[in-house]
Amino acid sequence: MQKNTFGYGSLAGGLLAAPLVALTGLATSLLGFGFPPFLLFNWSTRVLPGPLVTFGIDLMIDTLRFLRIDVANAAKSAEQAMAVLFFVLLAILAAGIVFAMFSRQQTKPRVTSGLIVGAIAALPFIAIDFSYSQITVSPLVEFSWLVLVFLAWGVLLSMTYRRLSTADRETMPVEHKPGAVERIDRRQFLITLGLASATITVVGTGLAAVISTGRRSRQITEQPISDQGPPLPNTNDPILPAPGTRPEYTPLEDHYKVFIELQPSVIDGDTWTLPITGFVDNPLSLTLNELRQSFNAREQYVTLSCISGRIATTLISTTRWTGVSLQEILTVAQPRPEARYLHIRSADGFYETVDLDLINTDERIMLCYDWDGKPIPVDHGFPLRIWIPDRYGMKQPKWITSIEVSDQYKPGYWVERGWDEVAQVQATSVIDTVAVDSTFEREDQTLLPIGGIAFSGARGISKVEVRVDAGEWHEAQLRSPLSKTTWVIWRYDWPFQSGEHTFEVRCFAGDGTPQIAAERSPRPSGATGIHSVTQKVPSREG
Ligand SMILES: Nc1nc2c(c(=O)[nH]1)N[C@H]1C(S)=C(S)[C@@H](COP(=O)(O)O)O[C@H]1N2
Ligand SMILES: [Mo]
Repeated sequence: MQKNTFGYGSLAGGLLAAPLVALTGLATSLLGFGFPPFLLFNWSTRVLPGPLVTFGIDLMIDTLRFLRIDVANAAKSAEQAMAVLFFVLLAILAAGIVFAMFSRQQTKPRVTSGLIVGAIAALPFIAIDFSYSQITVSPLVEFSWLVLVFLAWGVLLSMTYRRLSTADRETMPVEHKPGAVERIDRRQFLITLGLASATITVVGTGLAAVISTGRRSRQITEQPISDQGPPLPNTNDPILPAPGTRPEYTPLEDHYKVFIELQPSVIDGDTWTLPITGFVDNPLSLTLNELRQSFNAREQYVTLSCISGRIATTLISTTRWTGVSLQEILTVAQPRPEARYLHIRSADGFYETVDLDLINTDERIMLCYDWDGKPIPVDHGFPLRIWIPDRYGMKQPKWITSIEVSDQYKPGYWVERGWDEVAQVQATSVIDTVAVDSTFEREDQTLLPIGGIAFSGARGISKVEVRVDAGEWHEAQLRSPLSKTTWVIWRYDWPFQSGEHTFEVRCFAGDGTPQIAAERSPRPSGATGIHSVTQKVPSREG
């Protein structure tokens, strides 16, 4: 042990970290306390330099793509797993250092040393919890719990150290072959510790899983059972999507999700109010009911996309948004003449600035409370989020908690981290399907449907073109979109040839501007480039 205190410390640290994660996780699902691995991770993504965070996200997305895992669905789970892993690694490292420090002292560590170690370890978590996260329970109770588990961790660490080094001394062989007895004793102790740790971890994790599954199913059953919703405005359009095209209206549960923290913010809609303060003559504090009832409801089919998506990203979805025009709300709030910007803040610490001039020229900009005719799901910003046409998601806060009208500009969360200040959506077109199993005959030709989407924010799509093997561009047919602010479904029926082919698509915005063909990475202004798909087309039977 004397020779390898750091190694033994790391081992003990790892063994003790697992039950620490399990127990705090259990308290999180039972009582809603902050979960130390997530607290640390959320905090670090916020304070680390933007480029580093972007690098980390890119690395994760690349890994997921390399493993052929759907980024939109798996990114959060991957991040959460990473947070736990970081925490455990940190605990291992810390325990190694603590053991090395213990070994330098003249006397064996006592309980007080363990308590000091625990208290020091607890400190950063309390600080983070206090400054960043929204504490749902009484802070005193939550902090006491955190202190308690870390103190226990420290004391167990010091006890483990004593136990392992006692094996050294009691069997300290002066005159005969050293090592054998002490090693067996130490091994037995470590096995016991490992088993105890594994038991607590398994029981704790299992209970936490059962509790959160129960809670989730309750949440789902509490949702009002919805009908199919109104018929889509383009049901009679004769141009049908090519088989294999993504759904034109994204099922709510499939809508992509992006948020900065490891978990969505949970807000109580009954007690939530929206303060509108600052440079206004009539400061407001609106409840959800007031927003719903005292203003005119507007409805809009919206395609939302994330600036960090690459060409043909899955981080794009379409649903129906309901809300109130910000113009109407501001008519009541009465901005003063000096007012220039709205500073919007969210429950998760996200923030964005909206130019008042933009609001004044676009009545569609709205504060939204419904998606798909139902309150916005928790993951997507319940109870209120903003919609700004033609902008990437990064400009559009969810979980809005306050709006302050100001004469000062202030960069938003992702702008501060190096992303585009305006974040206007780049025109993009994607091939969803080369429907080799759906060939059909028309006028003596056998045609192969190719199809997908094209999107250009609020600028509309005037034309989509497809080419095969770098040949001529052929104009595709456009289905009328759900609205002027959604993607457009296109299809091109190709008089096909068998063999392996490369298919490419490009689009033109409403005013005829072609999509940017040059390949550019998402950062800082959104990805550009031509989507291409290479596929084998089997020869026709018969
Ligand atoms: N409060 C808050 N709002 C937010 C974000 C966030 O992390 N926190 N992410 C933004 C980004 S980058 C995107 S792409 C969209 C995603 O919205 P969705 O998860 O509902 O698809 O939310 C935006 N609004
Ligand atoms: Mo985003």
